[in-house]
Order: sequence, then structure tokens, then C-alpha cells
Amino acid sequence: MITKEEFLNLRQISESFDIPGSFVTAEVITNGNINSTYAVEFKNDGKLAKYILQRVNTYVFKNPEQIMSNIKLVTKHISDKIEKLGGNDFVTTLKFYDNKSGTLNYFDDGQGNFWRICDYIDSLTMNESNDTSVMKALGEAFGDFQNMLSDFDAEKLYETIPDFHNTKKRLKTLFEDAQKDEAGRVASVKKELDFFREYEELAGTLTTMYENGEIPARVTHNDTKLNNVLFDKEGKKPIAIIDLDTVMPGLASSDYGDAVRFACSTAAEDETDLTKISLDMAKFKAFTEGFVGKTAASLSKTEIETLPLGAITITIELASRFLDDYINGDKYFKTRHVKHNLERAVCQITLAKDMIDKKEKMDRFVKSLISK
Ligand code: GN1
Ligand code: MG
Repeated sequence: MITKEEFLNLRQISESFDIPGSFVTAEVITNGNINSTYAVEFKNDGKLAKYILQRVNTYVFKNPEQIMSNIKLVTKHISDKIEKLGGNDFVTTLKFYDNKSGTLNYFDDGQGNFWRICDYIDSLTMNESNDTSVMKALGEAFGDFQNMLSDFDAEKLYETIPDFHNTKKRLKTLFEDAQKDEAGRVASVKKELDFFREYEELAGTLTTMYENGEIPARVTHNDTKLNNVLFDKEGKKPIAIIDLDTVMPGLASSDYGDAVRFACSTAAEDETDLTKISLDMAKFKAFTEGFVGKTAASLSKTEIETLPLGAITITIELASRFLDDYINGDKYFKTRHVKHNLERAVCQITLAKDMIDKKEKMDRFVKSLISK
């Protein structure tokens, strides 16, 4: 809930942007583990219009103005493409507003708070779906997204979080932080740490392949959760991909893998009943069909064949990030209770183990798609 003081602050921030009409109201949106998000309404010519206001987390994004520069370029590239395609693929992309005092698409209040505002897109978002046609559409959406950015000049992008999906480095950091044990929590997570020692080599395979030039960096989204795709009101057709904060050079398999991790699991990302957590093969197949169908022509054979490993890799990587944050005293992800990061880590470890068990089946399915 918003206090009166917060409300007045949100009003003042909203009014600092070049938005037509006058501010009416603001409410909190609780989705997302990093930024703070609000739905705000303005009244213009008697009509209400909705916007999304966000305070960017500057602990996570050290140079938020660089994110906004990336977003400006990427959304322009996508909207030009949509126009050219006649709206075949996505219907729309995000539109951010400049602030009143200049040409910047953000507002820095000088007290460490960094704000931005964009149009609200009337749509449906899902945190889960058991509908395989939704999975296929999701795969196509992220495949399309990668295709749309395939001719985008990566040199123009800032690396908003260096080594974001460098899995080898993530595990190294975890082991280093475990040595430091700053929050005094390491004694209680020995079993979890053992998991990362056991699978360190497997999890680092794709990073090594990238370092050796066997797979390329492409312009990728890097946070491909199901709820980062806006669907039409019927929940059938994707209309926009949101959360462009981490668009930067990355591996195709990270986008593929993170979507599988989130959407094709049988449970939520922080499920505590471990018997409920597994990879749903029907969802996995439908998503993969959609993604590979869109990207087979542009990805190399090695990239396609290593997609299932990408799902395992990103799941182990996120597990390591949650555990690392737990060990460090919960500084990075928003948590709802004291063991939340540990529960998330254990959930992701459980999912990764199930994916490892199913790897041969996953590989076989991917191969069957490209041998047709
Ligand atoms: C964070 O805030 P959100 O939910 O979009 C995180 C992702 C994680 C995700 C796990 C910048 O994303 O990398 O996969 O939580 N984003 C950042 O839910 O670290
Ligand atoms: Mg995100």
C-alpha cells in the first residue's frame, strides 16, 4: 500500500514527465524482483489514460541512463521493423516519455532515485500457463524478438550489467562469497553449495564454448520470463515484449533457456514443495517448436543443438544467483521473507536436476526438429 507521502511523491514524479493532461492516481504493481513499478492515471480531455511508472533499482543497475539509452535505440529499431512488416509479428513495443525539462527519457531526482514512465499496454500477462499453444506462441515471440534484433548493431549497446549471463563467473563469485560468509549463513547451505561444485563444469560449458568462438554473441533480451510478454486479452497472441533493461549482447541459448526455466516448469520459481517441481516435457516441446521454428534459419547448428544445455545452464546460474544473494544477506533481489532467496535457490536446483535427468530426451527432441 502507498502512504500519503509516497502518493504525493509519485504525483510529483509523474508530473515531471511530458504527459498530456493531469495526474489522477497511482497504485503499486507487485510483479518483478528488481525495480519498483506503479500504474498511474492521467486525465486528458475528460478521458483517463494509464501509464507505467518505474523506479529503477540503482543497486542492480549502476548506470541507469545507459539502460534508457539502450531502450531508446532498441524500441526505435523494433517499431521501425513493425512498421515495415505491417504489424505481422508484434503489434507494438514500449513507448517511454521524455521529462519536461529536456530530451531525456528519464527523471533523476538527484537523491539517488531514477524514474521512467511509459504507456500502459492494455493486455494480459501470465505467471504460468498449462496451455501448449501459449508455449508455442511464447517460443515464436522470443524467436521473433531475436530475429528483429539480428541486424541491430551491438556496438551501440551499453553492457548494462557486465557478465550478466557469464555462468562461469557467477559460480566463481558464489564460491568466493561463500568463503567470505558476510551474513554468517554459509553453515546452513553446505548441501546447496555442493550441488554447484558437482555441476560447475557442466554449467560452464557454454561460457567456454563462447570464449573459444564456437558460439557467437547476439543481441538478446536476457530476461525471457513468460510475464515479460504481453498477450492479447484472450491470452492467445503475444503483442509486445517488455522489460528491455537487460537487452545486450548474449547467447541465444540464454533467452531460450530462461524462458524454458520459467514457463515450462510445473511450479512457480519459489515453490517450496519440491515434489511439485519438474520440467513439463509437453510445454518444453511446444515452446521449443515455436522458438526453433523462428530461429532455425539464423542460428548455427551448434547453437541449436546446445539449446537444452542452455536451459540447464541458466537454471543453475539463477540458482547460484539466489543462493549468492542469500549468503550476502539479500541485497540484490527483493525478498518477501527471510529465507526467500534460499527457497528460490533450492527450487531452481530441483528444477535443474530434473532437466539434467531429462537432457537426453530434450536433445533428441531438438535434433528431431532440425533433421526434418
Ligand atoms: C529478475 O525483476 P525481474 O523479475 O524482471 C532478474 C532476472 C532473474 C529474475 C528471476 C536484472 O528479473 O535476471 O532471472 O529476477 N533481473 C535482473 O525471477 O537481475
Ligand atoms: Mg527483468
